[in-house]
Amino acid sequence: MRIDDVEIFEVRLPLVRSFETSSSKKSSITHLLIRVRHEGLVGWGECAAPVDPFYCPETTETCFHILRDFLVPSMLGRDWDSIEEFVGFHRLVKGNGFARAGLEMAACDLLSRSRGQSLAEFLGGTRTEILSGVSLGIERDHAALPALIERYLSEGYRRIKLKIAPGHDVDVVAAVRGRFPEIALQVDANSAYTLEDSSTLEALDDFGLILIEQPLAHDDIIDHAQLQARMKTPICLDESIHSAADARKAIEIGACRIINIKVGRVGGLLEAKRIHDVCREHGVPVWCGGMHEFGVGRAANLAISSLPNFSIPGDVSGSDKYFHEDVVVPPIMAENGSIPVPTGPGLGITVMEDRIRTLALRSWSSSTIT
Ligand code: OSB
Ligand code: MG
Repeated sequence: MRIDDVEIFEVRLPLVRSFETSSSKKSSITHLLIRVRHEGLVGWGECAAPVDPFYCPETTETCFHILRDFLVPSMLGRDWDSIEEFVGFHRLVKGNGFARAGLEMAACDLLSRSRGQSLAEFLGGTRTEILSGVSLGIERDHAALPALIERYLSEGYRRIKLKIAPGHDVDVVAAVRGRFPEIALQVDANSAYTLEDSSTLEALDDFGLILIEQPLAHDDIIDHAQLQARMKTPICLDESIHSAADARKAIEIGACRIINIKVGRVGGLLEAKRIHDVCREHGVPVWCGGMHEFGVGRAANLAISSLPNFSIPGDVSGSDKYFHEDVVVPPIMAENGSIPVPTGPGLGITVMEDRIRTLALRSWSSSTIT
C-alpha cells in the first residue's frame, strides 16, 4: 500500500444541544477530516481534538500543524504492508495522539477497503452491535435534567453519564439517583478534583455508580491509586491513559478498575487495540469514549468497540444526539440502545465528500508540497 496524496479539511458542525464539562463549554464541534488516496481508492480519517486545550494538550490547530508539517511528509509516497509498518513512520513523533490517530484511521480505512474487509473485521472485532450510552453535559438548569434523562432512556440508551464538577456533584447525583433508582449511572469529572476533595468523592460511593471517570489530574495515576484504595466505586481513567504501557501501569498500581478507550487520545486504532488486549489480560473491562465525533470517527469507534472486552456500554451515541446533519450517509443511529457495527468495506459508511468540501473552513492538500 502507498498513499499518493492527502487532503485535510477543517469542518464545523453546530451541536443539537450545547455541552458543558468541568473544563469547557461548546455549542459546535470543529474537527479535521482527512482524505487519503492510493490510485483509485480513497480512505477517510477524523481528527477529533477539541478547539481548545482544556481536555488534552492538543487542539485543532496543533493537529493541523503536526499533520501538515510532520506526519504527512514522513509517509507520503512510501510503501507499507501493514498498519504496524505505517505507524512506524511516525515513531519519532512524541505525543500528538489525536493528530496521529486521524491519519492512521484514514490508512486503516484504505487498507481494509483494499482487502474488501470491514474495519471491524480487520481489527479482529467479534460483536455485530455495540451497547450505547449517552454522556450528558453539566445542565445549569437542574429542572431540565430529569426530562433529558427520561428522553434518552425512552430512546433505549443503556446507561447515563453525568458530568460533575466541584459544586455540581453529590447533590446532582443524589437527585438523579432518587428519581431513577434502577438506571445504570456513572459520572465524569474531567480531572476537576484533587485528593483534598476525597470526602466529596467518597460520598459518591452511596449511589451505586458503575464508575467514576477521571476524578483527579489529567496526568496522574499515583493519586488515583490512593483514591481507589479508599473508594468502593470503580475508578475509570480517561485523560491519564495514552498507551498500552500507561494502561498496564495504572492497573498494576491499582489506579483504576475500568478504562475508557478513545482512539484519538491513544494515538490510533492499533494502540487502542493494544490497550484493549492489556486490559483483557488483567480482567479489566473497557468501553469506548467519545469526542463528539462526526460520522467518520464514529464509524471507527463502532469498529474498535466490536472487540470482545468492550463489555460495558460506551459514549458512542446515535448521530442525532449530536448533529442535525452529519457528514456521512446513512447517519449512524442507535436503536434500543444498540448500534450495528458496519459490515461494508473499511469504515463501512459513505462520506459526503461534496458536503465536506462545501463546509470546509480551511483545507490543505499534499499536492501543494513542492
Ligand atoms: O471526557 O469523555 C469525556 C466530550 C468531549 C471531551 C471529553 C469527553 C466528552 C464526552 C462526550 O464525555 C462523549 C460523546 O458523547 O462523544
Ligand atoms: Mg471522560
